[in-house]
Amino acid sequence: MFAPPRLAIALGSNLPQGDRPPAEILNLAVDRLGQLPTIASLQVSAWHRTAPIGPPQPDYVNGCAIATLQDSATIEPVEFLHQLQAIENEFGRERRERWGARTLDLDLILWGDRQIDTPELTVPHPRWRDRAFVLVPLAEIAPDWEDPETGETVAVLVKKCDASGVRQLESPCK
Ligand code: A4P
Ligand code: MG
Repeated sequence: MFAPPRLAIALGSNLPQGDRPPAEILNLAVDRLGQLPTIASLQVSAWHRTAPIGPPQPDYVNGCAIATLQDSATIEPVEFLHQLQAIENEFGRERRERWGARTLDLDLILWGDRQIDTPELTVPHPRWRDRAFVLVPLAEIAPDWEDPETGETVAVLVKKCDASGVRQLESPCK
């Protein structure tokens, strides 16, 4: 029988939205993801405080979620990306400089074992394999997921990355 794909989403925030601190933004973003009609279930990692990659900016709070789609879902990955971007906008996301500070970043990391390379969307995410702020939380919830490009599991990839800038915070609501 056809099994709907699961997909991995990386969440990140390093700017407050008004009085709302980054960890709270991530908790609320998870609630919004859970309300998307295409999503049947969500599994969420702990949140981690992470040193910024890119220009000087505040530390991030990062985590990952795995979504299982509804059996009936026929959504294309690019449509799903647009839904993620709509949630980013709800939380005051502004796009100024590449890799710059943001209230909310939602990246699509993996979509089952699919490989997608279009101008708008690349899956697996082009930089996920080098990024401890993605791999550490993803390894908590999906250690056996194989990278469609190399066949290596998340558990193997996380051992190879430098996780020295990643420190676990409290668990979010699950
Ligand atoms: N895009 C292509 N593929 C994807 C995908 N798989 N998921 C396109 C999401 N978006 C994808 O994204 C720019 C464009 O990428 C989008 O228009 C989309 O069509 P953006 O969110 O507007 O900008 P960005 O996030 O600054 O760009 P980028 O290149 O995705 O940045 P990264 O690589 O995600 O890095 N340090 C720490 N500690 N923690 C972080 O979370 N994040 C970044 C952003 C830098 N440093 C960080 C962190
Ligand atoms: Mg992004």
